[in-house]
Amino acid sequence: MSRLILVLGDQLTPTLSALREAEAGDVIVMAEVADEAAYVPHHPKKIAFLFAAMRKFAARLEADGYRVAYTRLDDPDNTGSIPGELLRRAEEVGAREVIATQPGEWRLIQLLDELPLTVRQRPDDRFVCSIPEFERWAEDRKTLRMEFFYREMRRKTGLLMVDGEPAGGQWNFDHENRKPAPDSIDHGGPMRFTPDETTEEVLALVERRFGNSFGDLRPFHFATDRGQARRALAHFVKHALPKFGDYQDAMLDGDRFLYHALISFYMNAGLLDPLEVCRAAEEAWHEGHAPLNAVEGFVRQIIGWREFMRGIYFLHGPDYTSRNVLGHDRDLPWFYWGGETKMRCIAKTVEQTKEEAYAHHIQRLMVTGNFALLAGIDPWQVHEWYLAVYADAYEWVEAPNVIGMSQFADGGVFASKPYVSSGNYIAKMADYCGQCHYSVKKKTGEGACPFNLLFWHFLNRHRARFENNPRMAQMYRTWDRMAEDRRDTVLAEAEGFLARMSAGEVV
Ligand code: FAD
Ligand code: DLZ
Ligand code: SF4
Repeated sequence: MSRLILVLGDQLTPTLSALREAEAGDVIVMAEVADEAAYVPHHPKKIAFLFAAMRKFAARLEADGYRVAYTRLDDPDNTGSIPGELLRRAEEVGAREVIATQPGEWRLIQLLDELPLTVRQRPDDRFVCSIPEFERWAEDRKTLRMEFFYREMRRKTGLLMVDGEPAGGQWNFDHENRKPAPDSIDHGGPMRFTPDETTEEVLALVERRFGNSFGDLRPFHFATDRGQARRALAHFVKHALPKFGDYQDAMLDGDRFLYHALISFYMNAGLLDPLEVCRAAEEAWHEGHAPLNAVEGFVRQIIGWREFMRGIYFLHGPDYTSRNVLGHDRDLPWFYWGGETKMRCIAKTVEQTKEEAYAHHIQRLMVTGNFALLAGIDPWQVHEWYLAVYADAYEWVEAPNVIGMSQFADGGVFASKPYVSSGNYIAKMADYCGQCHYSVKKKTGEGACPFNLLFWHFLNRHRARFENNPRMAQMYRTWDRMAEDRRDTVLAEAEGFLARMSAGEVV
């Protein structure tokens, strides 16, 4: 009896564990379904990227001799969900068994488990660290710190290791990687691809079905197959990697990409393998093309942060996304969905998010993330926003970044302190402030930067939780040294700002 082999939209890898088990007569099931496209209002670019890449991957599987049952979104028989499509195909071909690679979201794992078919979920081994291996690493550790995990992954992969020691004599070159924004960028940005026939067809479909969602569908320049994704990687290594480290934390009003790779979409959908990406960067170092601080910083993001986040997501179970230890309950302001705001840093980050389905790490963390945390926004709403608007967002990587790293809603599972800052940080690392309605130099009064007010408001309202944190003691000392009437003014103005924002005024 034939079996079904499920390949999800972010599992576009020929060596996928489920595909490795396929035998003659088995049917590969791939489906564009309304439930997956709409459980959060995904950015149209994200949907188009996935559907185009899925169609091209399915065609490749067919050319390789697989029997593929592919459902297009507008097929009249489309049941609208992954479980529905599996049941429909099972009936069609008389199958009782499904082989799947475990999805990257608890929601889907549970849906598959509930199917009235025999579903075997195989480990997703497209990562350096398996889930059991991460669990063993985390067991008995009081604190989970990415840095120590990362060193294990360096040893395991041999990346940037020389005779068993870290290249350059140290594990981490971050202290060299915090340069403020340069005046300009000396390369032409990420590689852009002209949509082919398949992609154009998908663009027309997405325009029809999701044209009213937040996010611009066109222009569309994403890579949509492995060959293109590999070219995008090579382009990054050649043009941007050498300066990736120096300007990793910088932001520029006039440049959306700086020296970032823009490959998370491709890795997360399975078009690029994380180790091949790291090896390409390592080779650039061996060849003298990119310095060690850049290559180490880049490799750390992938075999360090990316793997670590996945481990945290699966370690903490399906309830992780509902955590809210700080009790934040304010609604996400409308300006996250493109409404007007006078805060230049937010307006530019949201505008770019709308147009590109992309913002780089420090924009996500220190602009939109920092603001949401300072303003006390409900972390669930923040999580849904990030999951919807970025083309690289799947819960296994998005949730730990948002719930854990950015919103501290998990109480510090792996972050030793919340990522909060006043406007000073943004002023130092970016050039937004010069063109802002607000003044970053003003701490109170008309036109004072809202980040300056909300920073103290946050510290004050969470004093009991954070004042004994050694990494925050200095901030509390500074606050305590302020004259009492000044502290009162800061808090009253912060309250006024939050009230105006929640009332829907343009702030
Ligand atoms: P680069 O800056 O060039 O970095 C190279 C690669 O390192 C990335 O492609 C990515 O695979 C990896 N990486 C870097 N930082 C992280 C990290 N913190 N976690 C995991 N991988 C990392 N990344 C996602 O892939 N999906 C998400 O949904 C996502 N949501 C985020 C939400 C918040 C609030 C924050 C602070 C970060 C989030 N990140 C997410 C991490 C990071 O912002 C993106 O991976 C990065 O911006 C992708 O762009 P890039 O390829 O140009 O990355
Ligand atoms: C994100 C997404 C979207 C928009 N659409 C589909 C789809 O139609 N079919 C599919 O198989 N997968 C889709 N995905 C990805 C899943 O929703 C889910 O996020 C990942 O499979 C989790 O690993
Ligand atoms: Fe953002 Fe404040 Fe700078 Fe304006 S002044 S860009 S709100 S940090």
